[in-house]
Amino acid sequence: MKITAARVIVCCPGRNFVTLKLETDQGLTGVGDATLNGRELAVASYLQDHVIPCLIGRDPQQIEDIWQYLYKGAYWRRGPVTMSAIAAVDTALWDIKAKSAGLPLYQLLGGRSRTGVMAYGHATGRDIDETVDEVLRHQHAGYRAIRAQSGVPGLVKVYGVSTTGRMYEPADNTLPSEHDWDTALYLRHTPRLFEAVRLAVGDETHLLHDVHHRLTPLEAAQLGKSLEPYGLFWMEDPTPAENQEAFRLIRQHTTTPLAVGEVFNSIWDCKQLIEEQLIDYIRTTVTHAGGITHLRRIADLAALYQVRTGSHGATDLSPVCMGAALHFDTWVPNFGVQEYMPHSQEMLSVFPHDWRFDNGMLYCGETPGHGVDIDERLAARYPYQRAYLPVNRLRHDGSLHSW
Ligand code: KDG
Ligand code: MG
Repeated sequence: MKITAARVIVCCPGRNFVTLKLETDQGLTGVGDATLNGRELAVASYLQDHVIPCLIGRDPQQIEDIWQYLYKGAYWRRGPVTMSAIAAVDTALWDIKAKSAGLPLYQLLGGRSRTGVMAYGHATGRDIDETVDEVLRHQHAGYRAIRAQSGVPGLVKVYGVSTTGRMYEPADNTLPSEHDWDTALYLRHTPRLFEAVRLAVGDETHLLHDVHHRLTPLEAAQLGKSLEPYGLFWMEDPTPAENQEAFRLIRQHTTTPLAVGEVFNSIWDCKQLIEEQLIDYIRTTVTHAGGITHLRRIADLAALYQVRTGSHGATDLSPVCMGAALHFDTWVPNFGVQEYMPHSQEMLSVFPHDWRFDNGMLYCGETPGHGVDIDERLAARYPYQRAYLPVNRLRHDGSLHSW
């Protein structure tokens, strides 16, 4: 078999997506997601200008060799742009291999390990009461795991909270919008939020919270400790995790489980966190961490240390990523949970798919491949629109802070 053509499709059906489609001489096609929120065109160019010329004529069955060729062959290793581009190729190749075998992708990975994939949904509100209502709405919709984020009194705009009444989409402007931040206000507010949420939902529902990289290790330790009475499933991204050692300090002070990894793109970013058992969940995705081939290496390393998966699944990961992720989740032995932030109907219509959500669980389909395609004609009706993620500034003096 040979790769005969490859196309990068950039579209914006409500938000930007970058998709790679591979064609072969046997009529089989494969699709991969390459969306890097706020930096989409960098990956599109990397694929178009540098990767595609090297793919034409190659045997798409040699997934491992092509992965190594693109990774080692670039000389410049890792990084979100490179790894998202490699991921798109890798996902499309697994799609082709599974189609040529006539099997759903999870069968090639080793088969089914579970009947379905536990999803966590996002409950967000402008204040504690609104967030509690949203948590209860998710509970009634069947979610067994719910992430709770709320506005913080005194702060105008914070991560995770919609100010428009529509679904929260972080890349909300043609130039980065500005949020404000005050750690002391946040640290006082968050335990109050979870006290109210836990009281309302009872003991059974898993509760999650995303700190979004905004604390120092000591502040994160304080927050983790103050949330212990509410039995969180995880506290996510408590600090910027470039400094993996920092998690030792957090770990020494709290038993609140820790989840990290949505911004990681390789096994090297989480090696120490996993080997020293400094985290409980690894949140790397198919799209940003080098595809199925590399994500499997991360999950296998994590399994040695009882670290479970909790893949990133915000709307900036396309329905193609979700399809591939669900096949991965259906197989991976050390599965934890899958993030699920539903795409709009407009977004879903561009990506015909066979995965589905039902009563708090996600299910991959049984069609050969990963079960997601792109409707290129429809995609062409939604041209790219520049959109940036926000920045965060300290309320008292405007210093730039992690968003
Ligand atoms: O593009 C950035 C988003 O994917 C990120 O802010 C979402 O933190 C996020 C999450 O946990 O879903
Ligand atoms: Mg997050």
